[in-house]
Amino acid sequence: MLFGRGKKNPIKIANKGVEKWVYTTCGYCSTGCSIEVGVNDEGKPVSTRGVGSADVNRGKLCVKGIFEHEIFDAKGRGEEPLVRDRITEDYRETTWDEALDKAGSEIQRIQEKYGRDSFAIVSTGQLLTEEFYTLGKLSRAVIGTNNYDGNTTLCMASAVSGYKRSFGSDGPPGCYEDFEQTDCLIAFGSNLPEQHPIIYWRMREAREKRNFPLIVVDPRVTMLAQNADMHLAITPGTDVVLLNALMHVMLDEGLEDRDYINEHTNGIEAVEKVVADYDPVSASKICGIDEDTIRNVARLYAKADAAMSIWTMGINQSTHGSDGVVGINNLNLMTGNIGKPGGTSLSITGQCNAMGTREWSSCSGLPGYRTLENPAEREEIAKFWGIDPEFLPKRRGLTETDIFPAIETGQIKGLWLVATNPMTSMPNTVRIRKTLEKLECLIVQDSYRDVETTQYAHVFFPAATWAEKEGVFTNTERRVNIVRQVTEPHANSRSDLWIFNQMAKRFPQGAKVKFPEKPSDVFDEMAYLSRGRLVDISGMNHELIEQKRGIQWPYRADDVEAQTQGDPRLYEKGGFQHADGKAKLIPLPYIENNEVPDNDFPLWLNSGRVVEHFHTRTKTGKVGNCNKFSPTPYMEINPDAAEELGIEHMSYVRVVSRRGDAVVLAQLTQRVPRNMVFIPFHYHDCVNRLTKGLLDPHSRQPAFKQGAVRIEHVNQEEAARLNVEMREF
Ligand SMILES: Nc1nc2c(c(=O)[nH]1)N[C@H]1C(S)=C(S)[C@@H](COP(=O)(O)OP(=O)(O)OC[C@H]3O[C@@H](n4cnc5c(=O)[nH]c(N)nc54)[C@H](O)[C@@H]3O)O[C@H]1N2
Ligand SMILES: Nc1nc2c(c(=O)[nH]1)N[C@H]1C(S)=C(S)[C@@H](COP(=O)(O)OP(=O)(O)OC[C@H]3O[C@@H](n4cnc5c(=O)[nH]c(N)nc54)[C@H](O)[C@@H]3O)O[C@H]1N2
Ligand code: SF4
Ligand SMILES: [Mo]
Repeated sequence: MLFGRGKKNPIKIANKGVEKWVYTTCGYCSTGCSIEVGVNDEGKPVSTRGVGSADVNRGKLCVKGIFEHEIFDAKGRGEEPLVRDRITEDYRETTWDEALDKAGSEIQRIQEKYGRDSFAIVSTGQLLTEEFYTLGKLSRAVIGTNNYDGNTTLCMASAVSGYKRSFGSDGPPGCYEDFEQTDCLIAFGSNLPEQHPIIYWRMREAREKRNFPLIVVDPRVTMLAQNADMHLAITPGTDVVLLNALMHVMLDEGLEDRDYINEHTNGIEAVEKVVADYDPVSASKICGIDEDTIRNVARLYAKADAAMSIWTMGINQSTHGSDGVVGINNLNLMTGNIGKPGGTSLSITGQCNAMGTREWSSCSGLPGYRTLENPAEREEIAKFWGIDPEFLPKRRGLTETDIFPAIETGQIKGLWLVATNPMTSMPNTVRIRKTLEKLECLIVQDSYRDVETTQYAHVFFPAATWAEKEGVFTNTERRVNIVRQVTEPHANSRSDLWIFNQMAKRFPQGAKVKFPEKPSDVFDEMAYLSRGRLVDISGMNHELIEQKRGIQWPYRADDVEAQTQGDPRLYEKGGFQHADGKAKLIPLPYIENNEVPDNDFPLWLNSGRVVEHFHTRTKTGKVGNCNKFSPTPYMEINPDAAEELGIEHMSYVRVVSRRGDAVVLAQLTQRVPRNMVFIPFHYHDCVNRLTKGLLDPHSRQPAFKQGAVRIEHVNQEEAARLNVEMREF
């Protein structure tokens, strides 16, 4: 009787007093989940829920999305514009007009004194696409600096470069629906359950129905690896060797798709010649995967009716990042698995709108996947914007990773950082700190006043964030979805679009160029420019996007009637973007060029993410339900290695590399092999004090995932004190 059902307390769902739900799209990762934010009768966001009718997430959200309404009024938000003349002085609160005037006149002073390209701009993958397009117009057509790039160089640059080399253009060819059609999936350096939880859920559902083999290539036993049929614990930085060996076996055993190769590709002979050297026995000595496993995987993949590969930072963040992507594309071209249901080469994108910046920001070129190197495209865009084509540079300028060294050498004197935090996210942050101190003018435009870079800035623009604004994001599967404004910008912060438009007015050339104020008008301008291109969005507008809960591009104006959705896949009938319409098979000889462990620094340093935190924690560090799960910098170390070094579980240690040191808590776990440690990169003054970040020659992306360290003991009390200070946000 005592335990009878009637005696139990019923579960109560808290009544948060939601008056209306506003449709929007998640602002963290590139999965692109549709969200509704609940607003109470005072207009305050009080709740978040997934949208059941949205194809991407079908009502689900992960731990970050579900608490996203808490970011609006979080601690540390920027409230007023700030200025100062020297970084040793205190900031002074000021009006928007004065802050914008100061920024505009400093940029012009520096450009007049040292040349147009001496002022650099680095943006992000986290603005709305309309904002990216506007910043691109401002940078290219008004300010006129060629040293304009985004943090996507730390993130997606290798994928972009690999897609361009193989297919002639950027643009992921597959979609989430492919999981439901595939017969074999390889995931390279991608930890879906933590980094893209809802893509993982889509994949797992598909696998529960059809039980296709999942093969995970990752040096760490990630959550995805724990759920895989085969885990290939690869030697860091050697994926290209594994890929060559897989192709070797396929060619050797005649498992390749000759018809597809002949019809749709060039270059098979050169690839055959190079992969001949990568027999499974020789390859296994370099990549650490035994020969039989290599043969089994090659056969499974080649014999599957449809096979797909996905990858994320384990591939991109390497000195062979671009080659790794090309290798994955080679594998899929060779087996006829591009543009086919369940057969694809799908880069899992990082930030919520890393795709939008690739498509429309003009960072590495001009809008709509146009290039600076193409005279006709330069002319077309210059005319459209109303400027002299000669004002545009004839080739791409420096990438983010080359901009910082150019500040050191004095080539660049001023910098504008928009929604990125290199003091925590760039490799070798000790060096970045010194670099920022050298600038004559640093402008920081961020939603948070307490972002580390404000310590080195002369002007701070407080920006509105996420659903305080309106516009679109593009997700991993090319789906354009809309962020509707849920609430007013915090305090006196303003939307990035407004800030760019106001900045344009500070330059003489700004009067020549049109800058629409309404996000939907900016969208319509992009849609017009996209007609007939691969990234055709001419059939879309803000209303339709909301109605359909996101639309995949291409979605053309001339056949809106015929299309229920955009195209789920690219290159279904070939039609690659190289001049002859064919894809390129490219040989990839492997060259050992990483920092590898040695006697002085005997352990591999690996770094990445945890599910509850996003990047440098400016957002999730202040959301209790995210921060409380991982409040402290920590390191995964194998128990056998720990025993050898005399390190106890949950004790503090000092990790040392050739660049610097960091104090972290040691977590003993079999997740990492004996010769490796793993540290999440979310914490300031932590793993990126250690990383070297050698650059990929094609993409200029840093090898965040490979480096060498040693471990030293520290005074526990001192370290604990230091760490408590770090936890306080
Ligand atoms: N929770 C959360 N989700 C996020 C983010 C976040 O900060 N937090 N950030 C978003 C962004 S911008 C990005 S780019 C993505 C990143 O998403 P992921 O790339 O999935 O995440 P990471 O943890 O950076 O790295 C993935 C894996 O690469 C492996 N790896 C290391 N070296 C190698 C190697 O040589 N070869 C192979 N094959 N694998 C290797 C690591 O062991 C790690 O498990 O996540 C997005 N989603
Ligand atoms: N060791 C190591 N380092 C890494 C990685 C790794 O795996 N290992 N991963 C790399 C990758 S893939 C990435 S993508 C980078 C990410 O590196 P960052 O881009 O530097 O990191 P975030 O913390 O996302 O910085 C975004 C900033 O934009 C601000 N912000 C948010 N919304 C808005 C907005 O609407 N407007 C404005 N103006 N500001 C806004 C945030 O407050 C934050 O300060 O880190 C890279 N660094
Ligand atoms: S999976 Fe990504 S897009 Fe979806 S709710 Fe989580 S963080 Fe947001
Ligand atoms: Mo990223």
